[in-house]
Amino acid sequence: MDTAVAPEVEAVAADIASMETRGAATIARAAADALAAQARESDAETPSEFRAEMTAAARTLHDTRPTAVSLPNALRYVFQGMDGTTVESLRQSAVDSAETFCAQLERAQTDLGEIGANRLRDGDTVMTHCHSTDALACIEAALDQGKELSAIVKETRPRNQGHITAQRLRELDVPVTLIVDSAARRYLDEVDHVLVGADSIAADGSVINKIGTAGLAVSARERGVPIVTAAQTIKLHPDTMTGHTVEIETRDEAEVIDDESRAEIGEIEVENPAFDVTPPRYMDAIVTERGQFPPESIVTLMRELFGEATARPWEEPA
Ligand code: RI2
Repeated sequence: MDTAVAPEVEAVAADIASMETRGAATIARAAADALAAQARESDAETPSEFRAEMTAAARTLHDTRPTAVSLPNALRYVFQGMDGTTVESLRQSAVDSAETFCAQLERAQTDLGEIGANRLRDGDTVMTHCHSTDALACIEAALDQGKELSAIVKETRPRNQGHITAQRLRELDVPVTLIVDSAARRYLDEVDHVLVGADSIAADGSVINKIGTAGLAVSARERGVPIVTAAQTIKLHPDTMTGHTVEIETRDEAEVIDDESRAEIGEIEVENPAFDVTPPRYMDAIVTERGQFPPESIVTLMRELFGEATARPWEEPA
């Protein structure tokens, strides 16, 4: 049966896939909003028709990008709150659930920022990788506390999301030095902290984040510079509690090299993994809205938040 998916859901999914909408927290919000739009626009006549539409919408959103668990966690949250025996009650509860999710998301980032800011001292220099709104929230909260900070921003090939970080930091009046990724080790001697985000965190405390994070973490450990991941609890990956690994997205080769340059070089393989895995021993702490955790102990928080429940509402009719 072909089930109607609202045009807004299709548009949000396309934007996530193309990275017009990017960043794990932003993707989660967009997915929850899209499910609310699906619920509002549905002209389903029966509860089972409504649920089938919501499942189809969830699948469309889920199949966009595989690594950031905030996306399936957002879908799970909305489905958990969707309850009722009539189309109207299902519709209203889905919309309410999506709104609660988005409000919690915003609060979580603010709370996380305040916790992360406690690690930063007046006059510190912070090195960043990619663009993470969770990591930025820590810097913003520290500035609000009256601390002066400066930043060394890695450009983060291939998509240069470091440029977004640099722009946001300049909007906050933070002095920024932009460097190429391969210059990171040289500049580690000049920084007090490395601060990164996460797309997913595994039960053993491994941090899955933008490609280049793992190498940066190893170098930071070698130079004795603390490295911290700022990640709301929606980045915790429940499937990893039962032994699953996190799928690493491979993106288009054209992000690495344009066709003309490639043709000039001759026959080559090009690979473009978007994320890597930093083992817990190279990460000093994971800062969440629930407090700061040594990576190895994050599983206790995961058990508390998720129990054993790993519903997959994009697979089964709810
Ligand atoms: P926030 C991004 O992935 C980066 O890897 C970033 O560290 C992470 O999401 C978290 O971002 P991408 O979407 O949720 O740029 O902290 O591939 O904003």
